[in-house]
Amino acid sequence: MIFNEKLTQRVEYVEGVIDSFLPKKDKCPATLYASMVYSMQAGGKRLRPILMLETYRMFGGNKAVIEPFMAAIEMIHTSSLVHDDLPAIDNDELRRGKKTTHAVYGEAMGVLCGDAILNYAYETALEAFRYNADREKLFMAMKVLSEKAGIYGMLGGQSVDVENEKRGNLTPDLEMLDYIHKHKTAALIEAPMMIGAILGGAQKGEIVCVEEIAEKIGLAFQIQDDVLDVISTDEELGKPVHSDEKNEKITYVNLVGLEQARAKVAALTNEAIRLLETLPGEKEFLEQLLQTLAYRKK
Ligand code: GRG
Repeated sequence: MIFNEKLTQRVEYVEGVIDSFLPKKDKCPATLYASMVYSMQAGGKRLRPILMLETYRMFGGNKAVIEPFMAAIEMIHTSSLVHDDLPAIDNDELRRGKKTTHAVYGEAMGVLCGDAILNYAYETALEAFRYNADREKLFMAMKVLSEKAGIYGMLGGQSVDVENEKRGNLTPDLEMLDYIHKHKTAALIEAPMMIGAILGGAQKGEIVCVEEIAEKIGLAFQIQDDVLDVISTDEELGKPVHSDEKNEKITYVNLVGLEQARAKVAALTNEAIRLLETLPGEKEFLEQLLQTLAYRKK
């Protein structure tokens, strides 16, 4: 089977898992429910659950206990996008080729929908404790999930990124951008891969190695995101390009230029693949996925 077929197969599986964990319609206020389902079913690459699944499989994991965490990580990611698109942050009306949540349901419901999906993500992840699995590993996985999304991870990085906007009182340099990228973006790549490793039975040193690999992938992913914001089109990307320029945001591209930014994406990806090769298990698909991400168009 060629790579694209394997990827489609995984996306379909992930979407089935996400659907199976969506909130109960009869128990949730109708508009909140509709906005949550709209946001979760708007498409997207489903990258984070796929990375979790592949890392889990690489360490020999083959049980359904990974599924609540796969759904939860995509919920946390989606909630961050819903909030990122709000008028108070990026003020974008298009995402994944569709109207953003607040553009459809209004700003107040957009705020609540992001909150609701975030809270529901933890309700979903906790479902994993119903499975017959090692409690200590489940606790570690919950800790990684919550910390990488929170003030020491994505939320912390986003708060510095907000100050980076409009060239406010901070003077962005590569060190600061690195901090933003490591936290805002890489933390939410580290979480799924580390959870896959933990639940798959990886040793402590292997989990640390996975975290390092994921950080490199996350940095490369964000730099490529900034590159695409400059060179792509609204149609191809499914969201407005030149968003960083609109928000007067300093990015890797305008600090080092397009060519150096692209070279950095390639270098980080190669470093991640070299490290991945030191780990045991089947990783052909994961390696191909990392290569594809480095040269992705959306
Ligand atoms: C929810 C705890 C919590 C905090 C929210 C608003 C915010 C704080 C964080 C925003 C983080 C953010 C938008 C980072 C950018 C990461 C990024 C490049 C996202 C795009 O990911 P893709 O390309 O999106 O995987 P798809 O649409 O394919 O899923």
